[in-house]
Amino acid sequence: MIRIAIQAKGRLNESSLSLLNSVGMDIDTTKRKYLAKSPDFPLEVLYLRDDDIPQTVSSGAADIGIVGYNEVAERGFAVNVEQELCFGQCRVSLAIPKSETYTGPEYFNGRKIATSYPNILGKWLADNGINSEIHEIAGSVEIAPSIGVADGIFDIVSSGGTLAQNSLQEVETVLESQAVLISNPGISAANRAILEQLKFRFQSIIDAGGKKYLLMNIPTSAVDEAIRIIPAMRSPTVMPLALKGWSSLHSVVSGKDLWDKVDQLKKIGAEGILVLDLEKIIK
Ligand code: PRT
Ligand code: ZN
Repeated sequence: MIRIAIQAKGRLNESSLSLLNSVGMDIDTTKRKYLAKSPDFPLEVLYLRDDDIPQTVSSGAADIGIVGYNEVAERGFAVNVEQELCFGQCRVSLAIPKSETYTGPEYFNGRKIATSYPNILGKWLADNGINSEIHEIAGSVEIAPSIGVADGIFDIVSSGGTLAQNSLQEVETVLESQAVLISNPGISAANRAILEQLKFRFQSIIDAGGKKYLLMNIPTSAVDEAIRIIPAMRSPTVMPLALKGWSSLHSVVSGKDLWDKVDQLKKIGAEGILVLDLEKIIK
Protein backbone atom coordinates (compact mmCIF):
# COMPACT_ATOMS: atom_id res chain seq x y z
CA MET A 1 0.00 0.00 0.00
CA ILE A 2 1.40 3.40 -1.00
CA ARG A 3 0.14 6.60 0.60
CA ILE A 4 -0.09 9.76 -1.52
CA ALA A 5 -0.63 13.27 -0.13
CA ILE A 6 -2.56 15.69 -2.32
CA GLN A 7 -4.03 19.15 -1.75
CA ALA A 8 -7.39 18.96 0.06
CA LYS A 9 -8.80 22.02 -1.68
CA GLY A 10 -7.33 24.75 -3.82
CA ARG A 11 -5.80 25.11 -7.25
CA LEU A 12 -4.08 21.72 -7.45
CA ASN A 13 -6.85 19.57 -5.94
CA GLU A 14 -8.98 19.00 -9.02
CA SER A 15 -6.09 18.29 -11.41
CA SER A 16 -4.44 15.96 -8.88
CA LEU A 17 -7.65 13.96 -8.47
CA SER A 18 -8.35 13.87 -12.19
CA LEU A 19 -4.79 12.66 -12.85
CA LEU A 20 -5.30 9.84 -10.33
CA ASN A 21 -8.68 9.01 -11.82
CA SER A 22 -7.40 9.01 -15.38
CA VAL A 23 -4.75 6.40 -14.56
CA GLY A 24 -7.38 4.08 -13.12
CA MET A 25 -7.59 5.11 -9.49
CA ASP A 26 -11.26 5.27 -8.72
CA ILE A 27 -11.19 7.43 -5.61
CA ASP A 28 -14.44 8.20 -3.88
CA THR A 29 -14.25 11.98 -3.73
CA THR A 30 -17.82 12.46 -2.57
CA LYS A 31 -16.98 11.35 0.94
CA ARG A 32 -13.96 13.64 1.10
CA LYS A 33 -12.58 11.48 3.80
CA TYR A 34 -9.24 12.13 5.42
CA LEU A 35 -8.04 8.87 3.89
CA ALA A 36 -9.57 7.50 0.72
CA LYS A 37 -8.64 4.07 -0.59
CA SER A 38 -8.55 3.24 -4.27
CA PRO A 39 -10.27 -0.08 -4.91
CA ASP A 40 -8.25 -0.62 -8.12
CA PHE A 41 -4.74 0.08 -6.98
CA PRO A 42 -2.90 -0.28 -3.63
CA LEU A 43 -3.09 3.43 -2.90
CA GLU A 44 -4.36 5.61 -0.05
CA VAL A 45 -5.00 9.31 -0.52
CA LEU A 46 -4.23 11.78 2.24
CA TYR A 47 -5.83 15.23 1.82
CA LEU A 48 -3.68 18.05 3.19
CA ARG A 49 -2.95 21.77 2.92
CA ASP A 50 -0.31 22.19 0.24
CA ASP A 51 2.06 23.83 2.77
CA ASP A 52 2.19 20.56 4.74
CA ILE A 53 2.81 18.16 1.84
CA PRO A 54 6.64 18.41 1.58
CA GLN A 55 7.10 17.75 5.32
CA THR A 56 4.56 14.91 5.36
CA VAL A 57 6.39 13.17 2.51
CA SER A 58 9.82 13.93 3.95
CA SER A 59 8.87 12.41 7.31
CA GLY A 60 7.39 9.30 5.68
CA ALA A 61 3.85 9.92 6.96
CA ALA A 62 3.05 9.83 3.23
CA ASP A 63 5.27 7.97 0.74
CA ILE A 64 4.62 10.32 -2.16
CA GLY A 65 2.83 13.61 -2.83
CA ILE A 66 1.63 16.02 -5.47
CA VAL A 67 2.51 19.65 -4.74
CA GLY A 68 3.72 22.84 -6.43
CA TYR A 69 7.49 22.89 -6.90
CA ASN A 70 7.46 26.35 -5.26
CA GLU A 71 6.38 24.71 -1.97
CA VAL A 72 9.12 22.07 -2.27
CA ALA A 73 11.75 24.78 -2.85
CA GLU A 74 10.44 27.02 -0.06
CA ARG A 75 10.08 24.39 2.66
CA GLY A 76 13.47 22.77 2.02
CA PHE A 77 12.54 19.32 3.34
CA ALA A 78 14.42 16.31 1.98
CA VAL A 79 12.24 14.80 -0.75
CA ASN A 80 12.96 13.49 -4.25
CA VAL A 81 11.27 15.17 -7.19
CA GLU A 82 10.14 12.21 -9.31
CA GLN A 83 8.15 13.78 -12.14
CA GLU A 84 6.95 17.10 -13.52
CA LEU A 85 3.20 16.82 -13.97
CA CYS A 86 2.57 19.65 -16.46
CA PHE A 87 -0.21 21.41 -14.56
CA GLY A 88 -0.27 24.23 -11.98
CA GLN A 89 2.29 26.17 -13.99
CA CYS A 90 3.31 29.48 -12.46
CA ARG A 91 6.41 31.48 -11.55
CA VAL A 92 7.59 33.17 -8.39
CA SER A 93 8.58 36.71 -9.28
CA LEU A 94 9.62 40.06 -7.89
CA ALA A 95 7.34 42.98 -8.70
CA ILE A 96 7.45 46.70 -8.00
CA PRO A 97 5.00 49.59 -8.56
CA LYS A 98 4.46 50.45 -12.24
CA SER A 99 5.43 54.04 -11.51
CA GLU A 100 8.98 52.96 -10.55
CA THR A 101 11.92 52.50 -12.94
CA TYR A 102 13.67 49.16 -12.47
CA THR A 103 17.44 49.38 -12.58
CA GLY A 104 18.36 45.72 -11.97
CA PRO A 105 18.68 43.57 -8.83
CA GLU A 106 20.46 46.39 -6.96
CA TYR A 107 17.13 48.27 -7.08
CA PHE A 108 16.17 46.16 -4.07
CA ASN A 109 19.18 47.20 -1.95
CA GLY A 110 17.89 48.72 1.30
CA ARG A 111 14.25 48.16 0.29
CA LYS A 112 11.52 46.13 1.90
CA ILE A 113 9.96 43.15 0.06
CA ALA A 114 6.71 41.47 1.15
CA THR A 115 6.40 37.73 0.52
CA SER A 116 5.11 34.33 1.63
CA TYR A 117 8.30 32.77 0.20
CA PRO A 118 11.10 34.13 2.43
CA ASN A 119 13.50 31.24 1.86
CA ILE A 120 13.46 31.30 -1.95
CA LEU A 121 13.72 35.10 -1.85
CA GLY A 122 16.52 35.06 0.77
CA LYS A 123 18.57 32.74 -1.45
CA TRP A 124 18.08 34.92 -4.55
CA LEU A 125 19.06 38.05 -2.62
CA ALA A 126 22.19 36.34 -1.24
CA ASP A 127 23.13 34.97 -4.69
CA ASN A 128 22.86 38.49 -6.12
CA GLY A 129 24.62 40.16 -3.19
CA ILE A 130 21.57 42.29 -2.38
CA ASN A 131 20.64 43.49 1.10
CA SER A 132 16.85 43.83 1.47
CA GLU A 133 14.44 43.54 4.34
CA ILE A 134 12.15 40.53 3.92
CA HIS A 135 8.67 41.19 5.28
CA GLU A 136 6.90 37.84 5.62
CA ILE A 137 3.12 37.88 5.25
CA ALA A 138 0.69 35.02 4.75
CA GLY A 139 -1.77 36.35 2.16
CA SER A 140 -2.71 39.34 -0.03
CA VAL A 141 0.95 40.09 -0.65
CA GLU A 142 0.06 42.13 -3.74
CA ILE A 143 -1.54 44.97 -1.76
CA ALA A 144 1.57 45.54 0.42
CA PRO A 145 3.14 48.32 -1.74
CA SER A 146 -0.09 50.30 -2.10
CA ILE A 147 -0.69 50.37 1.66
CA GLY A 148 2.91 51.34 2.32
CA VAL A 149 3.94 48.08 4.01
CA ALA A 150 6.66 47.26 1.46
CA ASP A 151 8.45 48.65 -1.61
CA GLY A 152 8.05 45.50 -3.68
CA ILE A 153 6.62 42.01 -3.53
CA PHE A 154 7.81 38.47 -4.24
CA ASP A 155 4.86 36.25 -5.12
CA ILE A 156 3.35 33.71 -7.46
CA VAL A 157 2.38 34.99 -10.89
CA SER A 158 0.35 33.09 -13.45
CA SER A 159 -1.51 35.26 -15.97
CA GLY A 160 -0.14 38.50 -14.50
CA GLY A 161 -3.70 39.80 -13.97
CA THR A 162 -3.29 40.25 -10.21
CA LEU A 163 -0.14 42.32 -10.67
CA ALA A 164 -1.84 44.51 -13.29
CA GLN A 165 -4.87 45.07 -11.03
CA ASN A 166 -2.55 46.29 -8.31
CA SER A 167 -0.50 48.55 -10.62
CA LEU A 168 2.60 46.38 -10.22
CA GLN A 169 5.18 45.33 -12.82
CA GLU A 170 7.03 42.00 -12.80
CA VAL A 171 10.77 42.70 -12.84
CA GLU A 172 12.51 39.39 -12.02
CA THR A 173 11.38 35.77 -12.46
CA VAL A 174 13.18 33.86 -9.74
CA LEU A 175 11.60 30.39 -9.96
CA GLU A 176 9.52 28.55 -12.58
CA SER A 177 7.08 26.14 -10.98
CA GLN A 178 4.51 23.45 -11.78
CA ALA A 179 2.93 20.55 -9.90
CA VAL A 180 5.46 17.79 -9.21
CA LEU A 181 5.31 14.25 -7.89
CA ILE A 182 7.61 13.94 -4.87
CA SER A 183 8.72 10.91 -2.86
CA ASN A 184 10.20 10.03 0.50
CA PRO A 185 13.93 9.35 -0.03
CA GLY A 186 13.67 6.19 2.08
CA ILE A 187 10.64 4.73 0.31
CA SER A 188 10.41 0.92 0.65
CA ALA A 189 11.27 -1.32 -2.30
CA ALA A 190 7.65 -2.49 -2.54
CA ASN A 191 6.35 1.08 -2.67
CA ARG A 192 9.09 2.09 -5.12
CA ALA A 193 7.67 -0.54 -7.49
CA ILE A 194 4.15 0.91 -7.13
CA LEU A 195 5.58 4.41 -7.61
CA GLU A 196 7.30 3.41 -10.86
CA GLN A 197 4.02 1.95 -12.14
CA LEU A 198 2.22 5.15 -11.21
CA LYS A 199 4.86 7.31 -12.95
CA PHE A 200 4.56 5.19 -16.10
CA ARG A 201 0.80 5.73 -16.12
CA PHE A 202 1.11 9.47 -15.38
CA GLN A 203 3.60 9.80 -18.24
CA SER A 204 1.04 8.46 -20.73
CA ILE A 205 -1.34 11.25 -19.71
CA ILE A 206 1.40 13.89 -19.80
CA ASP A 207 2.59 12.73 -23.24
CA ALA A 208 -0.96 12.87 -24.61
CA GLY A 209 -1.35 16.45 -23.28
CA GLY A 210 -2.78 18.61 -26.02
CA LYS A 211 -2.19 16.02 -28.76
CA LYS A 212 -4.83 15.20 -31.36
CA TYR A 213 -5.56 12.06 -33.35
CA LEU A 214 -6.17 12.82 -37.02
CA LEU A 215 -7.99 10.59 -39.53
CA MET A 216 -8.55 11.54 -43.14
CA ASN A 217 -9.14 10.27 -46.67
CA ILE A 218 -6.47 11.22 -49.15
CA PRO A 219 -5.62 10.42 -52.78
CA THR A 220 -3.07 7.58 -52.69
CA SER A 221 -0.80 9.64 -54.95
CA ALA A 222 -0.55 12.29 -52.18
CA VAL A 223 0.29 9.89 -49.33
CA ASP A 224 4.09 10.45 -49.47
CA GLU A 225 3.58 14.21 -49.30
CA ALA A 226 1.13 13.79 -46.37
CA ILE A 227 3.71 11.73 -44.44
CA ARG A 228 6.20 14.58 -44.86
CA ILE A 229 3.63 16.99 -43.36
CA ILE A 230 2.70 14.76 -40.40
CA PRO A 231 5.57 12.43 -39.47
CA ALA A 232 3.65 10.94 -36.45
CA MET A 233 5.33 9.03 -33.61
CA ARG A 234 6.89 6.39 -35.83
CA SER A 235 5.06 6.80 -39.11
CA PRO A 236 1.40 7.37 -39.94
CA THR A 237 -0.93 4.41 -40.56
CA VAL A 238 -2.05 4.19 -44.20
CA MET A 239 -4.86 1.88 -45.33
CA PRO A 240 -6.40 1.51 -48.80
CA LEU A 241 -10.04 2.58 -49.16
CA ALA A 242 -12.55 0.49 -51.12
CA LEU A 243 -12.64 3.41 -53.58
CA LYS A 244 -9.72 2.94 -55.98
CA GLY A 245 -6.94 5.57 -55.81
CA TRP A 246 -7.86 6.67 -52.27
CA SER A 247 -6.33 5.86 -48.86
CA SER A 248 -7.17 6.44 -45.24
CA LEU A 249 -4.40 8.02 -43.17
CA HIS A 250 -4.21 8.12 -39.35
CA SER A 251 -1.73 10.13 -37.33
CA VAL A 252 -1.04 12.12 -34.16
CA VAL A 253 -0.20 15.84 -34.11
CA SER A 254 0.38 18.34 -31.34
CA GLY A 255 -2.56 20.64 -30.64
CA LYS A 256 -0.58 23.78 -31.41
CA ASP A 257 0.29 22.49 -34.93
CA LEU A 258 -3.21 21.22 -35.69
CA TRP A 259 -4.58 24.01 -37.89
CA ASP A 260 -1.34 24.48 -39.79
CA LYS A 261 -1.19 20.75 -40.58
CA VAL A 262 -4.89 20.60 -41.52
CA ASP A 263 -4.42 23.51 -43.98
CA GLN A 264 -1.44 21.80 -45.60
CA LEU A 265 -3.27 18.46 -45.83
CA LYS A 266 -6.34 20.05 -47.43
CA LYS A 267 -4.10 21.64 -50.06
CA ILE A 268 -2.85 18.22 -51.16
CA GLY A 269 -6.38 16.80 -51.39
CA ALA A 270 -7.21 15.42 -47.92
CA GLU A 271 -10.96 15.08 -47.28
CA GLY A 272 -13.22 14.08 -44.40
CA ILE A 273 -10.64 15.03 -41.78
CA LEU A 274 -11.60 13.85 -38.28
CA VAL A 275 -9.86 15.29 -35.21
CA LEU A 276 -10.12 13.39 -31.91
CA ASP A 277 -8.79 14.20 -28.44
CA LEU A 278 -6.12 11.80 -27.26
CA GLU A 279 -6.49 10.43 -23.77
CA LYS A 280 -3.25 8.50 -23.26
CA ILE A 281 -0.08 7.61 -25.15
CA ILE A 282 1.55 4.40 -23.91
CA LYS A 283 5.18 4.33 -25.05
O1 PRT B 1 -5.22 25.83 1.37
P1 PRT B 1 -3.87 25.54 0.86
O2 PRT B 1 -2.74 26.02 1.74
O3 PRT B 1 -3.72 24.09 0.47
O4 PRT B 1 -3.76 26.33 -0.55
P2 PRT B 1 -3.07 27.72 -0.92
O5 PRT B 1 -4.10 28.78 -0.85
O6 PRT B 1 -1.79 27.91 -0.17
O7 PRT B 1 -2.61 27.45 -2.41
P3 PRT B 1 -3.45 27.57 -3.80
O8 PRT B 1 -4.51 26.55 -3.86
O9 PRT B 1 -3.80 29.00 -4.08
O10 PRT B 1 -2.25 27.20 -4.81
C1 PRT B 1 -1.67 25.93 -4.78
C2 PRT B 1 -0.51 25.91 -5.79
O11 PRT B 1 -0.99 26.23 -7.10
C3 PRT B 1 0.60 26.93 -5.56
O12 PRT B 1 1.51 26.52 -4.54
C4 PRT B 1 1.25 26.97 -6.91
O13 PRT B 1 2.16 25.90 -7.07
C5 PRT B 1 0.08 26.73 -7.89
N1 PRT B 1 -0.39 27.94 -8.60
C6 PRT B 1 -0.51 28.04 -9.95
C7 PRT B 1 -0.79 29.11 -8.07
C8 PRT B 1 -1.16 29.95 -9.13
N2 PRT B 1 -0.98 29.25 -10.28
C9 PRT B 1 -1.64 31.30 -8.84
N3 PRT B 1 -1.95 32.02 -9.78
N4 PRT B 1 -0.89 29.54 -6.78
C10 PRT B 1 -1.34 30.77 -6.53
N5 PRT B 1 -1.71 31.67 -7.49
C11 PRT B 1 -2.19 33.03 -7.00
C12 PRT B 1 -1.05 33.96 -6.63
O14 PRT B 1 -0.70 33.83 -5.28
C13 PRT B 1 -1.60 35.35 -6.90
O15 PRT B 1 -2.37 35.83 -5.82
O16 PRT B 1 -2.90 33.70 -8.00
C14 PRT B 1 -2.53 35.10 -8.04
C15 PRT B 1 -1.80 35.41 -9.32
O17 PRT B 1 -2.45 34.90 -10.41
P4 PRT B 1 -2.52 35.70 -11.79
O18 PRT B 1 -3.10 34.74 -12.77
O19 PRT B 1 -3.39 36.90 -11.56
O20 PRT B 1 -1.10 36.10 -12.16
ZN1 ZN C 1 -0.94 26.81 1.15
